[in-house]
Amino acid sequence: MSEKSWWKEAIIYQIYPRSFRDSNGDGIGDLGGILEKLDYIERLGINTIWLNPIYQSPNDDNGYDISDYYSIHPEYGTMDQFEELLAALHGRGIRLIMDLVVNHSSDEHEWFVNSKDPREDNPYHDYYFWRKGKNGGPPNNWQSFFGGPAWTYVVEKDAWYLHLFSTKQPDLNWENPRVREEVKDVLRFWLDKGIDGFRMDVIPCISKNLEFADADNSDFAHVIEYVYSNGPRVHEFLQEMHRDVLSKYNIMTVGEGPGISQERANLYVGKSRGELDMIFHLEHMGIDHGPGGRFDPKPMDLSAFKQLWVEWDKAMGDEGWLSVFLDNHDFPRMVSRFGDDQQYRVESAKLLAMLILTMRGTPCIYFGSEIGMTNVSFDSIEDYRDVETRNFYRIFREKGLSEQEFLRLVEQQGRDNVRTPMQWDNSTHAGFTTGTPWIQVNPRYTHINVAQDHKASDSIFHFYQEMIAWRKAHSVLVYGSFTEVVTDHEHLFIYDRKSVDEHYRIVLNLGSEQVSRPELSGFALVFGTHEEQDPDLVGPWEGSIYQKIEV
Ligand code: ISL
Ligand code: CA
Repeated sequence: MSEKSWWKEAIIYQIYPRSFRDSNGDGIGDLGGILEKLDYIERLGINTIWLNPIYQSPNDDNGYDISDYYSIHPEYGTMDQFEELLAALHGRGIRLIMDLVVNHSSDEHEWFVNSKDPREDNPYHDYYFWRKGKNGGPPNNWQSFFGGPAWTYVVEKDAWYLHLFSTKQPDLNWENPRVREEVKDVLRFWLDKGIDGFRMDVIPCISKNLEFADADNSDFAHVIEYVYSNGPRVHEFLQEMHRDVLSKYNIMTVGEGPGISQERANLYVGKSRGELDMIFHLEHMGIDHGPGGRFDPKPMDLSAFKQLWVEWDKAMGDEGWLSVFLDNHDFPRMVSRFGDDQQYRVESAKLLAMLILTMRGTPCIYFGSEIGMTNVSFDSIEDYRDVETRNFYRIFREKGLSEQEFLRLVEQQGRDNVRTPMQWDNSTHAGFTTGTPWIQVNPRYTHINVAQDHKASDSIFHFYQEMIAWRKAHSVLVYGSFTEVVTDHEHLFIYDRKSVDEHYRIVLNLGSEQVSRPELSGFALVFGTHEEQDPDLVGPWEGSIYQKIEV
């Protein structure tokens, strides 16, 4: 059994501030909006919030391009309001985790503005990666995560700068000790305000392979793991941050882990490593991506999906810890992707909640999942806001794809699926704003909304509430072992959570067909997604928790 920590017991609720609740009618969610909804959040039972970036930013990538790490974007509110929010959360026993985006900054950050200065002795030159081009083109063939070359040319300097994401997100050069000191100052600034930790954006990418050799671009996941992530000094850098700053506070860190494989995971989160507390691995997020990545879909393989949970649990063992999730602000809505967002929306949303809340690892719930919000499909590319979607649109159009063909890909995989406003009620704009929302509300808001879910006793919201309370009351779900119970039925996923004195068996039907109920003698049903159970059959998307009883 692993040692106790508050962050292992955390139940994280991720808020995308831009889309949660707008308090002043400008169409953009804000801190005031979160403050208005604290009762709602508390009622759900969560005890930790992760906020996507709220810092000063030109918003090319909705805040993942920061131009001032020390101030709150006026769209979201003021520093006083931030402090008010933090105090209010703490008053309710809820912790706050901030997003830390230090692989890159905005190109409008003063560091980068200074860095562009061509003078030889420019002290900011080495804050970023500047290289000479090759044969009239970029220094190598690296491709940005958002499509197109990962290098942009700057005339004044006659040099190219590296950006693994958009052209407005130049990569910071962690080789430069001054950059690392800047990052430590940022960490201290927020930790001294009393926040409870950081979610670290693309953290395995901070150390670069300085040869900048060409990559084999035939498989993007491979490029991420071997070229863009896990660079030679990544562990040294993380240990330095931990030693000099993080270890001095009672906080938690969770790294976003593109390119972190099962074999590498404990190098980042192993107990004795002095790096991070936990990671989000992204392997299951790529499960329906072909070699081209996000807009190169392939069918979901359910057996592979189940296997990933089992393998990852084994890979972590007693050494490291995961945060588990099925969606976030970068991937489609979980009920649309892993469940059935039509006939069995309610059932499958509950089942997926049961999966993440009975797994070993700290569950992270993306706002809106607790009412079963779904993917969206807009009529025109103009309705999409995401920089990634818009960039790939340009690239796919050049390759000859029509707008309609591209829209079909976006409605499956695009990031705006999860960025539409929170659906609070069935009034105009779903009660998100009195103005015009920055991105359209999902038209399904008329029947998928919080008010509706509060009314119905068997709603998804109420199931989340009960399931969260159940997890909090049963520490075996946090600290107990995880063992798969092998079944030959493709759609059943069965596992045990066990400690010295408690033993539960979770039976999940990941499909819309009913299947025979497995042999469960010696077990009694204690909790389930369905009110009625057939003794012989497990219904579509039915999930149950059984307790081992003494015989
Ligand atoms: O690995 C991926 C796809 O297989 C990517 O989704 C990758 O994890 C992701 O693009 C990194 O995301 C993070 O950094 C980006 C930002 O746009 C995302 O919103 C953020 O979560 C750049 O900061
Ligand atoms: Ca607002």
